[in-house]
Amino acid sequence: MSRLVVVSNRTADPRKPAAGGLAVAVKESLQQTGGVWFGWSGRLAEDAGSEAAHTAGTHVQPVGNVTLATLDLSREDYETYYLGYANDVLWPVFHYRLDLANFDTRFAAGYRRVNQLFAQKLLPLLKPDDLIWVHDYHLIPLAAELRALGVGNRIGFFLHIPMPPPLIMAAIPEHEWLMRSLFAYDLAGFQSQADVTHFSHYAEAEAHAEVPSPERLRAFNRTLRVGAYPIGIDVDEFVRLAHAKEGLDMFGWMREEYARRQLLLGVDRLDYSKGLPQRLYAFRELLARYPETRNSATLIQIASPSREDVGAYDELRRQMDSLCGAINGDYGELDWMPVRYIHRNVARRRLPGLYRASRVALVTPLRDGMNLVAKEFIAAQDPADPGMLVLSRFAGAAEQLKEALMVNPYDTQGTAQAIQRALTMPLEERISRHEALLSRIRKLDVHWWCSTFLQALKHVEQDMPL
Ligand code: GDG
Repeated sequence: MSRLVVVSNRTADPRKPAAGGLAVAVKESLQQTGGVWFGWSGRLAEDAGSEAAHTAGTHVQPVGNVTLATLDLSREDYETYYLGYANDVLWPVFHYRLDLANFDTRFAAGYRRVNQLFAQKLLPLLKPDDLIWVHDYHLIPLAAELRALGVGNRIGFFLHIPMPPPLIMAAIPEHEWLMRSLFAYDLAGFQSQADVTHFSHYAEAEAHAEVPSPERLRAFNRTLRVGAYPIGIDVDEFVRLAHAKEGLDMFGWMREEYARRQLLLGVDRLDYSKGLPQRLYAFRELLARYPETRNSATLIQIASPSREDVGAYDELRRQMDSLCGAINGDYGELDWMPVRYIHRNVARRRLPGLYRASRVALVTPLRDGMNLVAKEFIAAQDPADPGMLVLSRFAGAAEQLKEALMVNPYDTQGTAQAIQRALTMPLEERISRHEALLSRIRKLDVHWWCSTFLQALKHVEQDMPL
């Protein structure tokens, strides 16, 4: 069996329960194959000069039979590659926010430099038949850099965020270079069919790619296989967490505290892609339009701090503080506050109890690759009395979770109406929608995601390296 090498911006100890996300997803395959997980340590090299990071070694640490290998970055590389190109160019553009992008040429140079550094440091750890799986927008050019060093292994790429339509992509000054770099992979996986379509159209329009079949694109003398591999969650682990002590305690406490109320819940990183202000407008509209919700509907919005070093996030924070204050000021009573806004991280073990105690989840991003909160909410529900999911049609999850109440988050009135419908939905309808949703997220869970992608990568017909 080929060894798996996972490369992502950050790594995590796959044994730690708090690791979550990608760690849960790739843990089994890493353990089965005695694999390697390679990424940035999250630390800055002592000496701020970029030379220091380029010459510093890789920290290699065995964790069971898995090898965690990390490198430090210089401050300059952190600012240009991570804060700059990844989070101030690619993140906003891929979420359709050209207005927030900062196309500074120093950022592009830093991004390229760090991808070269990753390739140089990874090279000595590679064996000839390793399967290499690169994750996300931080590392688009990594395969091309590895190919330049002579690496002929199968290399797959998975984009966790949306792929925008061609003309939005084309606004990035370096977009041709990014696209050419993507063709150095053997397989590119996306979250949804819409993303695959956007990428194919983009490659056809901008690189005159031939499309011999919907899964294969030919350009730059290479064939790239593409496909939708919607990421899932570990449903069984989530159900277990919901029944563990902290989950049950949280559930009991919430039910008691909010016995006379109907709970609505949002759980997001504080990010402009998540549509948080629009969600609050819709909630305010609900209170204005349906007087029966006053003194009853309570929105708990967890907005965990995220990327606080990136400017666009300050503005969002101020906006949220003021909107929540205004709604509470306008509608609050001595014994009821409509919005509980928590700008802190909540322990993972407590989340399932919070989900289960909520009548409605509001997952209303303006754009999202997938959105795992939607799936976690479904997994945590009591099948005999499940809460209802209100879901943005612009989340990747909308392609799969058809039985949710679908909304356009820009449509304040329509979203308020859908929330009211969710709050008043008869038990029978809730049960049947939940059954369908749960069986789908169970079938297409995180293990399915990982094994389907890796099987496809293993069996891809390989071209000659660039
Ligand atoms: C990217 C893509 C794609 C949130 N707040 C807290 C907390 N969380 C956890 C949730 C969930 C995760 O963070 C968020 O996942 P999402 O999928 O919603 O979003 P991104 O972080 O933007 O992730 C996204 C994903 O990659 C996977 O491919 O779905 O579209 O943008 O698991 O539960 N966890 C804890 N406390 C919090 O306060 N413990």
